[in-house]
Amino acid sequence: MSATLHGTITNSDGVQLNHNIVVRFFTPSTDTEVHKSAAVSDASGNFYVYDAPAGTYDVGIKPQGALSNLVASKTFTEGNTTDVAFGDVRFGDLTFDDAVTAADRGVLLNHWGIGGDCYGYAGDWLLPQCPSPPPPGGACYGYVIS
Ligand SMILES: [Ca+2]
Repeated sequence: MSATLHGTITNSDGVQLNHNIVVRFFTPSTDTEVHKSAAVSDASGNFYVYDAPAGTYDVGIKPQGALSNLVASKTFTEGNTTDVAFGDVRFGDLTFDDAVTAADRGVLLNHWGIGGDCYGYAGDWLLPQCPSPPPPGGACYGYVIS
C-alpha cells in the first residue's frame, strides 16, 4: 500500500488546466529524487498520484510546456491522501530545460500564426492514462476504460 497525492494547479493567464504532469518526490531540501510519477489534471486543475511514497518530501511538478513548481515538506502516510496546492502553472518552457528564455521564444515565433495539421479538431490531446484506482469524480480526464 502507498499514499495518495491530490494535487491542484491554477492558471491566472486563463489557459485551460488539463495537462500532462510529471511529479517528483525529493528528500527535503535536496535534489535527491526518491520517486517519480505522472498524472493528468482535469479541467479544474485536480490530479492524483496513487503511488506516492510514505514519508516527508519536497514535491515538484512540471506540466508539459511549463516551468516546474515545488512545494516543500509535505508528509504522506500509507492509505491516506495528502492535498498539495502547487499554485499557478507558468507556461512558456517549450524546450524542456525548466527556464523560459529566448530559445523558447524562437520556437514560438517559428510557428506563429499557423494551426496544427488537425485543424478544426481542438479535441483531447492528453495522454490516455490514469493511475489505478481511478479517483472519484472523474479526475482522469481523457482516460477511457477499456
Ligand atoms: Ca526553455
